Amino acid sequence: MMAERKWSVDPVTNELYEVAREQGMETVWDRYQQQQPQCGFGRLGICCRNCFMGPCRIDPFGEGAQKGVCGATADTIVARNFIRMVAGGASAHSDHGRDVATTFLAAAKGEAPGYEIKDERKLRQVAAQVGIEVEGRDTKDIAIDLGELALAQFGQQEGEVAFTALAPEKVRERWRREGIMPRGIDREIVEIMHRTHIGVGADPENILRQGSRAALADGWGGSMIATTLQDILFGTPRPLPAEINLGVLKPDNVNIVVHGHEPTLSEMIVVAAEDPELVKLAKEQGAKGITLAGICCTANEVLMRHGIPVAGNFLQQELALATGVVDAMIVDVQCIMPGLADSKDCVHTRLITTSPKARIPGATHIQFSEHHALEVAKEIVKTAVLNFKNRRGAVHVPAGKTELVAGFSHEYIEYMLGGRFRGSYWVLNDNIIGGRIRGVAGVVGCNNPKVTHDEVHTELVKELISNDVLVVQTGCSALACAKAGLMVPEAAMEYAGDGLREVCETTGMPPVLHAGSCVDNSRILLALAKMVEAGGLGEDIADLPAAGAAPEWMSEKAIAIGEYVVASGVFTVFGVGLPVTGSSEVSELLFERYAESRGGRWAVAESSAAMAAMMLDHINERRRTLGIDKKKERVLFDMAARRELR
Ligand code: SF4
Ligand code: MSK
Repeated sequence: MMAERKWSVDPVTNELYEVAREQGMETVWDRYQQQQPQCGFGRLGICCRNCFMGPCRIDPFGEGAQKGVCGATADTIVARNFIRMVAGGASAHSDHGRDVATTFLAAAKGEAPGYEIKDERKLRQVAAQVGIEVEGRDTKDIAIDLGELALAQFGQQEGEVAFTALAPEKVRERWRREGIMPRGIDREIVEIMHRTHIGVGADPENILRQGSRAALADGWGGSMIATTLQDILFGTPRPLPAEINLGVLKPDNVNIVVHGHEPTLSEMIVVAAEDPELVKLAKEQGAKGITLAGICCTANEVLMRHGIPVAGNFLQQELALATGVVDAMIVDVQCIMPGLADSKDCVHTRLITTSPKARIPGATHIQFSEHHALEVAKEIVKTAVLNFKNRRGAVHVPAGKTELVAGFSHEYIEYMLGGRFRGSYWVLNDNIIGGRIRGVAGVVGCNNPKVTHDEVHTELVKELISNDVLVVQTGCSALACAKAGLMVPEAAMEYAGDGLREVCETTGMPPVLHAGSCVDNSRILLALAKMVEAGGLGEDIADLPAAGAAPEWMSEKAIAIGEYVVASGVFTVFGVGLPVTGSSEVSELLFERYAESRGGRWAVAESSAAMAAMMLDHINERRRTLGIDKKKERVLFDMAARRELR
């Protein structure tokens, strides 16, 4: 057993961890301790079980076996394992995208009651960008065409994934030159599984090439389809105030927590939770009303579009149950710990699975269907309401909660900086060129019990904004920083450097922007593409003074995201370690040679300080290359001067 340590930087989490212990509820941290010491071969990426001549492992000290039974070296094994993680992550995001596209098409055809096109402007704009005729056509016809085109991307065999057209031309040229332009989403993921089967690819460089191609099919394909169609169907986010942390739960109300990823269900739960009949039923059960809150990326989705409060991020999911007031936790796919089934037995919570892809022993299954979504959502909410009277034992709702502003879609960032009529990323670029903003950083990803919960996220982001780096966040990383109070405009006064603070004061924006869920990393890609388009900062995403980080990552999706961000041209640092260091060749490729072939490269750092230093070094180096490393006096440009600059 490990020595006791502080599990979280968040006092609310530490408080509820103790409550869970008293209840006899096992949590992720308890199981993490039981797993010590963890497998050193796995950490280095040098174990293989791709066939049953193995499992094989390579001796990292060079004394024992240096090849698997088939002759695969550490370099081959590490490269294969790495891109299999990409396949896992890309398939999760992209299958989410497929489900959204299916619902979108059904809605467009009028076969999914309750769903409707909410953002017609975005529908027309995106349809035109991917080559669909929009002039003089009905919304319904355009939506059907866009839904069919989106679905076709999954099975497409040749050509280029349509949404890659939104990337800067120079980036697309690089993808073609390097043989990593994605042809179709499913094809690239399947090809990873083929290439890494026993006795297929052995050359690490060629293996990694397919990893990049599948990751790009995710970022500029599956994830982008998910985000884009969700926005059109449910509305493109705009900033909304909300609250976060377990203190958002209300002891006197029926509390329903939505957890997972796909908003097709949670959007309907939002509607059902406000249904007057169900609210009345809740009151008849003795509750004062119904509170809806989110965990993980479902939280990000309903937060961004409705201001629904957030109960917590990934490592807090079991602790939400420990409060004793969650009457139902509704889950769909991804990041849902099977351990919840045991946690719920310590309290009264109903754990309700809804996806045919994700059933959990011990949970109640109420299957979701887009064809009668609201009906199912009402049944689920009713189940929660009727469970209110089954509460037992003590209630422990902590006082802790924090205010935040969320909903910074790439469209809103453009509007916020430039206004309705001259909305443009030029204003952001101008602030970067002028030196008030040093650069931009995307800080994203999960929690991992290997490190103190939320600490690396929050410390890294504080360091970046104090150095005038504008931070854009998604996923559980965004939720970590929101809990720390970094996502309100006032945070600029306390934490931002002088230049960034000045910009935040002028625009009223927080120094750290919440851009959504994990699939919404595609928003960050589009924001980077817009910065290139706006001019003055080079012609390639790789030229921008920008960097990425996933400080507490744990999922295969994080690896897929890292790979597509790097292959789009962004220098990206991962915390916690990366299971590739057992191969010197793969390490050299990812950490160094990728800069040539992909535009971006990977890096690993243990501490937030080391991560920040690497990101700032990279941003400063890009500023030097662009010739904007000297702080300039503010110059007011007239139209002619702006045109000339571009
Ligand atoms: Fe061992 Fe090769 Fe089989 Fe992997 S593929 S388990 S290295 S024999
Ligand atoms: S939910 S993938 S723990 S960010 Fe998207 Fe959070 Fe990571 Fe899941």
